[in-house]
Amino acid sequence: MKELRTQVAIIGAGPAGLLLGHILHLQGIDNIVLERRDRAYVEARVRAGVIEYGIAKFLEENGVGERMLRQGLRHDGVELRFDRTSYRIALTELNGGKPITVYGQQEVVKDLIGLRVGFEAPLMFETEVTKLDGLTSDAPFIEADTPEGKVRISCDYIAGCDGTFGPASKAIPAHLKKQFDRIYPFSWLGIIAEAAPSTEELIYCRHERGFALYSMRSPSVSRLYLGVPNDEKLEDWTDEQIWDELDVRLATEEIPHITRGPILEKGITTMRSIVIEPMRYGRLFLAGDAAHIVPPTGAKGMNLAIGDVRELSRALIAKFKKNEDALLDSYSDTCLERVWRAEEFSTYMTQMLHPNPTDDFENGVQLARLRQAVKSPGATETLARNYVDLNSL
Ligand code: FAS
Ligand code: PHB
Repeated sequence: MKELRTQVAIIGAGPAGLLLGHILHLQGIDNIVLERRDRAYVEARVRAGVIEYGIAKFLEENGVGERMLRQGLRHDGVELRFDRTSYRIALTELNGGKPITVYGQQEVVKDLIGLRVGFEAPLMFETEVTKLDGLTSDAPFIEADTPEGKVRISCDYIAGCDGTFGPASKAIPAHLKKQFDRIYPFSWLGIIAEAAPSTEELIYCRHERGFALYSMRSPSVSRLYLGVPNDEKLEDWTDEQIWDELDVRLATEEIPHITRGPILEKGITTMRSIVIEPMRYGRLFLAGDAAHIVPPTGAKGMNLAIGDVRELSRALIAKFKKNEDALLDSYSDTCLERVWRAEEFSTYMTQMLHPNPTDDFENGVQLARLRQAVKSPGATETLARNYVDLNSL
């Protein structure tokens, strides 16, 4: 078995793993990023699209913002639509001039991979981590399968940035770990389409037939979602039917039909919330979806992951540069406070904007909450602050 040694072994080349590897590399801290998929797959994976103000600043500060600033879309507002009426939330105005940025997660991932390859920093694709061990010793290690055979990597710390299904969170003994989760009674059917968006800003819509979201990736590419029952099958929807249903839910007198175009990709995502406590076990630190999942209605997935990396990178730099343990020791508690805040906000947005298929009392309460969100200045401001900058508040 091939043996390698590094200071920090990072599992996963999503936004969390790649950004952590990038920041540690800039600080001269050795690290290796291991990813089970190949580069093309990771760079093509369509996921999040909204970047918070503070998170965009953090990417810029670490030299990852150049293309985001050039191609990302600055948005100063977002629209909530229900009862066939639109309400604009003036995000930037309500946040002291801080906007959001609409820039695809896969673009962030491409930028990070481009930088890492440019630095010739170690990034092993098609490398599946199969074992984590020695986590409570001072010599942790992982084992992985590569196309050339097994490799063992000994290190000082392991960063589990391996998403929901990765091995890292499973390496925490069950009696020391607590998992909180909730599955929602609806999913999202999402499409990416070669169609110029018919709206300047994102539209979140609660319609009696279900949820709809109008988002985008560029002036020529739209990203749209429909709320569907959990047992819905993609093959039951023709492209025409998807556009027709989006029209019904999103259309207004002014825009009776949204702009259609070839659908480049479509998929169904389940809606769930998961929190794993603690986010640390000995020399293992979890970051991103490996430790928590939020329903995407609050646009917090990628922002939370990068928020974790901001904490973990600070803690590892303090350890390697000044031999200080304080930030490593407080990492889990510090992150979990922010994670629960994001769970609360994402649940709030999800329940307010998705008609409940079986509970009319719940629908009454949620509609009242939605009306308050757009009519009570305090509620509107809270929504705007959480939407724009929750991870940096
Ligand atoms: P990621 O899941 O991005 O990356 C983890 C990486 O670890 C993956 O590349 C995986 O291949 C790798 N890995 C796993 N096991 C491994 C092993 N054993 N060895 C080596 N590598 C391993 N958020 C939104 O705000 N809006 C959205 O529309 C949205 N859509 C989403 C759709 C889906 C299907 C999913 C799953 C998430 C979506 N999210 C969305 C949330 C998303 O943005 C996540 O929060 C974000 O990808 C988290 O980033 P990471 O923690 O880096 O995990
Ligand atoms: C997206 O653009 O993919 C997107 C935007 C906002 C959300 C979720 C997804 O809440």
